[in-house]
Amino acid sequence: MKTLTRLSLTTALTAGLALPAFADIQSRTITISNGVAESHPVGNGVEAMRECIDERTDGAWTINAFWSSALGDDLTATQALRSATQEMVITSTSPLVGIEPALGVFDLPFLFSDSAEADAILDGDFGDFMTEKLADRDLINLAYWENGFRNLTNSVRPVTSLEDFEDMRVRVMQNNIFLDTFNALGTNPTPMAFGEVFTALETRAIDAQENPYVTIDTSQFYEVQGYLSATQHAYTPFLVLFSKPIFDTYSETEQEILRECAVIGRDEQRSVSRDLSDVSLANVQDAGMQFNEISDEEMARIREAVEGVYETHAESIGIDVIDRMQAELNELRGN
Ligand code: KDG
Repeated sequence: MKTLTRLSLTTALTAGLALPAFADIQSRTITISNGVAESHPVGNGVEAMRECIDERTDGAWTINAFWSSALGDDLTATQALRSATQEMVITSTSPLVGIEPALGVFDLPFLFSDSAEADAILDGDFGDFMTEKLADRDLINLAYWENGFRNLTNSVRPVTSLEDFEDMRVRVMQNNIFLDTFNALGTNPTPMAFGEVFTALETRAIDAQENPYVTIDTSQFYEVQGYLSATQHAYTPFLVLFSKPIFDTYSETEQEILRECAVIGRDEQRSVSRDLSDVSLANVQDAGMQFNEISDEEMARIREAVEGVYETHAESIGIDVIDRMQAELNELRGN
């Protein structure tokens, strides 16, 4: 094969013809890591992306995927990208606010009303605006995938009112906005990497955590949590990040393959995430979790209790960032 390729390349060059596209594609091995289990919809997204890459590179690339924080937590893996010691990570935005403070906008409580709104913002001008900021941090964001709307689980009691949060020891992602949100709710929040959460819940070092239904299900939190309350208090995106120092060594053809296949993966991952959400909610109840929704009146009190977080963190996130987000949301909502 190699001899034939060299011969055909020589022939092409001699004839002054443009190099065939595969000439721009080298043999590569890409390491990708994530904090959730492979059974999470991120696994479906990675498989769709891998199939796309396999076809577009004619099998020249190998994708090695690592799950459940095997290569470290989100922040550790992201720093490995910046130092060009790992190619890819699929990570929540929240643990990365120390690298790019503007990402904190996505942690503001009750920012998005539904996933259609989230998609419109992330896949539109605002998403591009944040992707440009990440490039300045040596990170290429290839696409936004879905972590999802977050809900509270705990081992103490059903949370049906603002008062029910009182003194609950809640794990939050390593992020001051989440810390202040859960302080405002009257809880006792602890920042913690995702990989440590199950054990902390199992040993009762903490009472509670918050994540989308598919994460609660695929991370088996139902084994150590008795109550699930539909707080829907924040929507977290996943970033599909590639090391910019490594990305810059790839040909334009190769860079295009990464971008296009990450979008193929995005569409599959979001689709499975949304199809699986109700299935996961049923699964965790079948596994013994007591599920409750929260009345409109109590949700209004909960929203009011946390609204001050916007003002507290406006400066650290960037007033321009929040204004831009608000303007795009207002336009989407026809305000
Ligand atoms: O890599 C993704 C996970 O590590 C994590 O971000 C999932 O939402 C999550 C959390 O609570 O940390």
